[in-house]
Amino acid sequence: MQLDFVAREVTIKLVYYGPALSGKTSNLVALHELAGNDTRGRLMTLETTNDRTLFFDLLPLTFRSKDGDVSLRIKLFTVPGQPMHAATRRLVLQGADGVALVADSRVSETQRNAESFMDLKQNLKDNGLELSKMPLVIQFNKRDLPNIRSDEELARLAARGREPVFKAVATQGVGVVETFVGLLFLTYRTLDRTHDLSRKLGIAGEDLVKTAASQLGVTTPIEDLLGKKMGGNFDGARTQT
Ligand SMILES: Nc1nc2c(ncn2[C@@H]2O[C@H](COP(=O)(O)OP(=O)(O)O)[C@@H](O)[C@H]2O)c(=O)[nH]1
Ligand SMILES: [Mg+2]
Repeated sequence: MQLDFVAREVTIKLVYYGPALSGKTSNLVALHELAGNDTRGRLMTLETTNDRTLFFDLLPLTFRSKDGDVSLRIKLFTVPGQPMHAATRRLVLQGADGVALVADSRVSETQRNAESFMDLKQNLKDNGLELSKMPLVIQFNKRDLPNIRSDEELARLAARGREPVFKAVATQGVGVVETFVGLLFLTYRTLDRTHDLSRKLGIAGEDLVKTAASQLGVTTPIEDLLGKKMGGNFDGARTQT
């Protein structure tokens, strides 16, 4: 997080993590399509089909408060999921304020999702960060495919964990905004508590997140959007557990 008092601007880094091909880039593509030209920067995606050593996607987003006075800048990154790109994942995680784990809902991918979660935990640790202190949401993507883990199974899983869980079909834009706004909400709350953001910026808490949602085309109240989550909570209290 960077806070610029003079420009009245806060910059937050969010990372979409997960195994290869779970749909991380598809989430960014959908968000890029939803955001207006004033909001979105250039979506930079790098294909992982060759042997370059450094790659990730980056989507910069800039949201402005209603009076235009305060800017919320988001740097939204993905990591490459392939095992060989561990160094890139560690690098991208540096300075992350929040993480979304994009899991593939297919039963066949269960093990790879779990490995990616362990990998996330280890890479955070290597960066001197703790998973328990990192704002985290989980997305179960590819809900349109056959042979997926059932809604009931996901609900049971979500009820056991502390992280809000969202279902998605990223390629159809389903659940994409919910996941993003959920992560942003959780991250903002956490930063607000640790850095007193809203007071320093002179804005009502969470106003910026509501603005962000509306600038992504959301017309329903943010509570309805966040209410789509299964399990977990948004009180940003992970640090206290
Ligand atoms: N059926 C279906 N395919 C998806 C979905 N999300 C992503 N894909 C496909 O899965 C493949 C990998 O997606 P991509 O976003 O590149 O995954 P990444 O490696 O995590 O960035 C692509 O062929 C996508 O079109 C989804 O929700 N449903
Ligand atoms: Mg990708």
